[in-house]
Amino acid sequence: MQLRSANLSIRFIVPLLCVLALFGYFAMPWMENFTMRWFVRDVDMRAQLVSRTLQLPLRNYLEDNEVDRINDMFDRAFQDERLYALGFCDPSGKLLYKTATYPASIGCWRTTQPNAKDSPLVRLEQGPVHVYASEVMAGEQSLGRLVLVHDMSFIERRSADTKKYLLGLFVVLAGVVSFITVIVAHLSWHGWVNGVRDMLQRELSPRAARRKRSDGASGAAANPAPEQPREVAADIAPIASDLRALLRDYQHELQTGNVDTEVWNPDTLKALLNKDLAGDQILVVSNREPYIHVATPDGVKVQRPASGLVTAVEAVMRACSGTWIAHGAGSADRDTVDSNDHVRVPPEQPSYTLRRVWLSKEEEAGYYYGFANEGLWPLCHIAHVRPVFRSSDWAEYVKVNQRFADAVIAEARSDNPVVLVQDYHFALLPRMVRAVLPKATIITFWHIPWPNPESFGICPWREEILDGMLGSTILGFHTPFHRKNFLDTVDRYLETRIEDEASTVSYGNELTQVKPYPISIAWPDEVPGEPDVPACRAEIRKALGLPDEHLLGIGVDRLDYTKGIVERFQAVERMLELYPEMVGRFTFVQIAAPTRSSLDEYQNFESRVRALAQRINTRFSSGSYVPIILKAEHHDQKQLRTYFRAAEVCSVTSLHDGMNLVAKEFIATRDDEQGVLILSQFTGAARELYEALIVNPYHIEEGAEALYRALRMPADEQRERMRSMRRRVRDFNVYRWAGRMLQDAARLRQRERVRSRIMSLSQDRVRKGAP
Ligand code: ADQ
Repeated sequence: MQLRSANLSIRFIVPLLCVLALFGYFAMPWMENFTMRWFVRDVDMRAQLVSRTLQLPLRNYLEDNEVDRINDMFDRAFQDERLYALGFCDPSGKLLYKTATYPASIGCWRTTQPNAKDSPLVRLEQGPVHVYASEVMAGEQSLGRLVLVHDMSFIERRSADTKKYLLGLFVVLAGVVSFITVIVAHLSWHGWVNGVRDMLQRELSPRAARRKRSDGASGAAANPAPEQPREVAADIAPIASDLRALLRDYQHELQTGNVDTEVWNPDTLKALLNKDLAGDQILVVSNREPYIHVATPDGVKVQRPASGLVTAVEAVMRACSGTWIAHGAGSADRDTVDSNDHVRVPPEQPSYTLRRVWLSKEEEAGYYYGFANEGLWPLCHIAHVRPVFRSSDWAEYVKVNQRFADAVIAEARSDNPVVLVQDYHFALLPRMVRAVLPKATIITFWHIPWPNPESFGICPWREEILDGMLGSTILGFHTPFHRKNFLDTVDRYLETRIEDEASTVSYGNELTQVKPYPISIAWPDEVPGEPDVPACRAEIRKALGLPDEHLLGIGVDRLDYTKGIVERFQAVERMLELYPEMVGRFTFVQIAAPTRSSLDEYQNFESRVRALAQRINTRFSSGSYVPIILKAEHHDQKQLRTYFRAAEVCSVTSLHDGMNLVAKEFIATRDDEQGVLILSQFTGAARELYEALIVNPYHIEEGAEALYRALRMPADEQRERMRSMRRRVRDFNVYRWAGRMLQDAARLRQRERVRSRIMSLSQDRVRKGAP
């Protein structure tokens, strides 16, 4: 510390002293010159005065030719210590009278004009002298010239003194300035260090404390809100947000156990698959298929469903070209598969195989709509919609899980494929596959939240579900919070051994690794010729019949009660109430893809959403203006991008959401680094996107204020927030999500290979009777 202080002082003082020395070096001669001119002017005036005093008696003495008196007068005048010599010349230039000290070299000194350019200074052997000559007049006639010579050596002495004092002054000044600078520098340095330390403590400790709290708490409501950036000391304000972003990146990495600097993209994922899982078959199982063939009057059309799961897994499948097993739900799906129920996708550039599984209406009703969506979905989301459990649904769920497990087994080319099981539709499938393919690496990813043990406990088949899931080699959740809830649930209802450190559950003879793998999106490539943000703004406003400067909010969701669409509309309404200047200036566009429409709960929800939009519109509309535009239909990716780019604000207000990819999609489209994201604290995304305006969607005023704040947020603040979020979404992309799971799988497979080699070696030894 001492050494650092000394270093710091030297760093400040050395340049300071150099500057002062330089200043002294140039200032000294100038000062000397200045004081000299000053003294010369004084002596000039003095010489004039003396000359005028001597003029009258001298004229009288000259006219009376009184030589003695003249000499006497000169001698008396000479008594003056500054006057070095006096002389008098007649008009012909002959030196008639002079004191003994009169320098011969001066002669009669012809320069008499006061403003003459010639210097009055003459350097003699004995030192510098000042010469002044004036005419002695008798009427119009000149009697001669009186020459006064003043000693100037005192000026040199004074100048030397001044120099000495100045030097002293500079030294003192340098000392004082250095002292003050060092003190100020030290205070600033300490302020800066304390500011950073304080910020680090605040960023790290409360988060740790929060983590502890959240680990101890349960349920969606206990899911703690990420904090907004706090005030920091002014000293570190300019770098505070960068520092925070770095800290959060680091913390996130720590939380997800992934402290690395790897960049993930399709190539790194492919490289991983080729290197660590070379020759291993990858199978994906999900309920929803990535491409739906639909019969229309204009022929078969291909649709891409609105689903976060599909968005994420599709990116992985493109990179690894495996087989995706899913329910063939499209009206033209059967017409587009081959005899093995296979179809190559994506249609525009086939790179992997889609294997379709067919379900009867009863199976779909019981397994998908019934147990999965009326039972598990509300059970896991805790969004105040009661789960419904029926034995008939459960029976279908078991049956369909077995159907899909059979499809996996049929598609497997070896006894140890890598199987990626997606979501809550297939909780039983891992155990079913494991029963036939014990060496398979089964990675199950749970895309929705996992509730606390008490909430999960109301499921009549809770043990069966947990047992089914623990057939997985790796079990993934979006957040450490959901992972913790799962471990607590297992602990509560099954006989297991949980190793929290290693994040493993030991159940029977099997080990399941349970880890958080936050999902993300594929960072979009630049699309050549894609309209820029101003063009998107203009296009959407024109399409909606709105003026150019009209403010726009956007929401994109499936029409699901967990997405908080009602609360979002209520926040819009409240904002218009609180800030009437926004009426007529702001419109919220809600794009909502209908989903699970055959369920009562979803039909009721859609009716509520429509009725609420209608009521708010009736209340605030005037002329052609409406505050809410509800587009309850599926939109393609390009249309969504255009809307995201056209909007001032994107609102994601889920009541509970595993991750929420819409938030990340919005961020990815905003290459102009503008636009504000309002994000529910109950989304997994809120654990990563700290720079969004984080809200509690249940609190309508908070939502309204956030909306108003977003609409008025200065461009530089938007840029700061957006830039940081873009960096994170770009780096923490879907390839990383998949890559980290596959990396873990590869590691476990390698370990298993080594273990079986050792086993077979020792069996060999036993067989050969070796000791
Ligand atoms: P979802 O509940 O479907 O996903 P989300 O993550 O927001 O929720 O993904 C929705 C996807 O559908 C996005 O890609 C979005 O663009 C798209 N989409 C939404 N509305 C659309 C529309 N009208 N037209 C076209 N596309 C639309 C589940 C979990 C989430 C988790 C994901 C991924 O509920 O918490 O983030 O899986 O794991």
